[in-house]
Amino acid sequence: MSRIAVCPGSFDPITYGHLDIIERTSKIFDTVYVSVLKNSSKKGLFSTEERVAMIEAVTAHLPNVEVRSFNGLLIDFCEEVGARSIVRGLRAVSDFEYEMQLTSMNRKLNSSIETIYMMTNNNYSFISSSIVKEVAKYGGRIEDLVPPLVEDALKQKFSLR
Ligand code: COD
Repeated sequence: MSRIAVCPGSFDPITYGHLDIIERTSKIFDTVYVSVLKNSSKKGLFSTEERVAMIEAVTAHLPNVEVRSFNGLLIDFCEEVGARSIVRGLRAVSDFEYEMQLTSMNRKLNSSIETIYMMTNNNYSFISSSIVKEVAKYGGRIEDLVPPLVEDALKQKFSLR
């Protein structure tokens, strides 16, 4: 049986922290769907299409990774693509409460889908999309935080070039 996982998120924008989780997941599963939430109540900096395009570009070296956007419930997306596993990254203890809620609710909605957590790579444990946007906005160096293509896109958004 083919092992299919979903790595869901906002990815506004994708960082090296996200990419590390996606790369590690791609080594364990046959197919990985990186799923980008559309129509989030949070207004993002990048459009869904821009986020998807950036993720596609930076995961192009991973043949078993596909990028999709989704609306509605995550577990419905998992059913649609035949995934039985959701893979999420964990950074600090502060992530735990939210992740616990997310996992418990998803399990209540569909108990046949498991959520698996991967500890962050120590080099990326402090990175979040929000911090990257804040540093980029004020012209700080972000080259160690995001791939070059994302760095360029952020500079363009904040008209720093
Ligand atoms: N190191 C390791 N992992 C990281 C790092 C890092 N530096 N940075 C981020 N990550 C991980 C996150 O822990 C997460 O696992 C993943 O990368 C994506 O992160 P984000 O911040 O882009 O994604 P979120 O948390 O905004 O995603 C939320 C969802 C889209 C998954 C959630 O809102 C959702 O499922 N929405 C659909 C509606 C639904 O089904 N709701 C019911 C369940 S409550």
